[in-house]
Amino acid sequence: MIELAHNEKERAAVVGLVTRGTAKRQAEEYLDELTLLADTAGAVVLHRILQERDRIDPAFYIGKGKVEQLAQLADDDNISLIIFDDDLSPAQVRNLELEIKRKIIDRSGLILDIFATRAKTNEARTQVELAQLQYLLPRLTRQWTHLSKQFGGIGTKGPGETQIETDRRRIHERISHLKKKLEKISRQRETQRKLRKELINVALVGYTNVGKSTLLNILSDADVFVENRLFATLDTTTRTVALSSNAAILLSDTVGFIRKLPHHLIASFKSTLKEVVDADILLHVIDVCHPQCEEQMHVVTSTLEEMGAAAKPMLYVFNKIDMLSDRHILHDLHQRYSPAVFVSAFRGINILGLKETLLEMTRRSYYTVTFSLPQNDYKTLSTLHDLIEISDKQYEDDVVVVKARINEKMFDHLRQLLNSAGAIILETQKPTA
Ligand SMILES: Nc1nc2c(ncn2[C@@H]2O[C@H](COP(=O)(O)OP(=O)(O)OP(=O)(O)O)[C@@H](O)[C@H]2O)c(=O)[nH]1
Ligand SMILES: [Mg+2]
Repeated sequence: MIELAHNEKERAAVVGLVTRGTAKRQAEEYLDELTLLADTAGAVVLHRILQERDRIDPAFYIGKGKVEQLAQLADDDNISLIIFDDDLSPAQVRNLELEIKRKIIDRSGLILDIFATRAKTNEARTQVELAQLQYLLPRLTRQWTHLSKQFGGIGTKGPGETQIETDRRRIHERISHLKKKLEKISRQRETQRKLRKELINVALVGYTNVGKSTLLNILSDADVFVENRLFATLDTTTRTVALSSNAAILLSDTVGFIRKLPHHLIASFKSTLKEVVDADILLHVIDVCHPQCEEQMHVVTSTLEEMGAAAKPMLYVFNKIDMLSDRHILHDLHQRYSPAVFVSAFRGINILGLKETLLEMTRRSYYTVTFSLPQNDYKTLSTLHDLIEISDKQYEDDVVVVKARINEKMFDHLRQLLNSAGAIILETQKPTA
């Protein structure tokens, strides 16, 4: 039965190491995640191997005895792919391939492969190809090329046979071509971004599969692809979200993070991730039901640090509360993380609370402006109603004195509007935070 179901998939084994200083439980959880990644890439994991060792073996990563055991398992169970949880050196890959005579890939290689399969747009494809070539370059040996041709499938997609066969110089040329192409795409993005600089930009960040896209969809009626798999989203989608009748933000959803996200990927996804770097506020979405939810939060924080975006105002959005059986966890998280909201994007629980908290955060960057305007200028008054939050209105003779709040990005726009309407600005208070 199992044999039949697994027929189509590549048969794989995953391998992890417990060295001194790592807890075994943690290493087990890493292997769980690696198994999920393998599944996402289209492989079926038949064996999980966890070796306890004082230190990494420089030649084989794991001990020689385990290597022999792996070769035997691969023969017995017709396994074609061995996936290691840590990054392997090019020499380790070569040695392992010679001994086991199967395709060997590491976590980064697997993640890159998933990205390659999932990339749909021109930009995402270009970014993934760049990251793959940079990953491939130091690993480009005759042995690798030979085996990748022999096996195909996971870990060998992407740059394509032609590039692999050509020499390093060609790859360098291709890398610089891709970089130029990405610069061009990023300039186009910049122009689009300038057009919407007057609204507050909020970016969804978080570990992969926590519900970022589901949240964007419910907040904005968008139709972003949602799936219970890793890395469903590789592209950025931005939508307007109304927080109240006269306060809107731009909300962007983008690629999720994961433990040991290859550096090349972060670097080449720079333009996609620029929404995060340029955001005024970050919504850090967390899957509160995940057993490693706090470790995932740390991964997100350190990835943000790497991108230079860790100091931004952040709202913790603990998602999937509909699945939570132990409510005490919420109380504990509430004590430790602030500001925080607890929601279910899927069931639509507390979305209003999220909007209110976010509105409160955006108001910290608001100007308070008092101005007077001719009472009969209905047109300007109606435009203003859509643009600003009016907190007070007093009628005096033939003018109306308005006190209003406006986000700092729209302040110049308001000033121009008031000038051309012949209004008089009586007082301006700058944002407090
Ligand atoms: N039970 C429950 N499931 C949710 C909730 N929000 C999202 N999900 C599910 O979680 C899975 C992942 O959701 P996505 O919105 O694709 O997650 P993401 O963070 O965008 O994931 P990537 O784009 O892959 O990084 C889907 O199966 C969703 O239906 C929630 O509040 N409760
Ligand atoms: Mg998504």
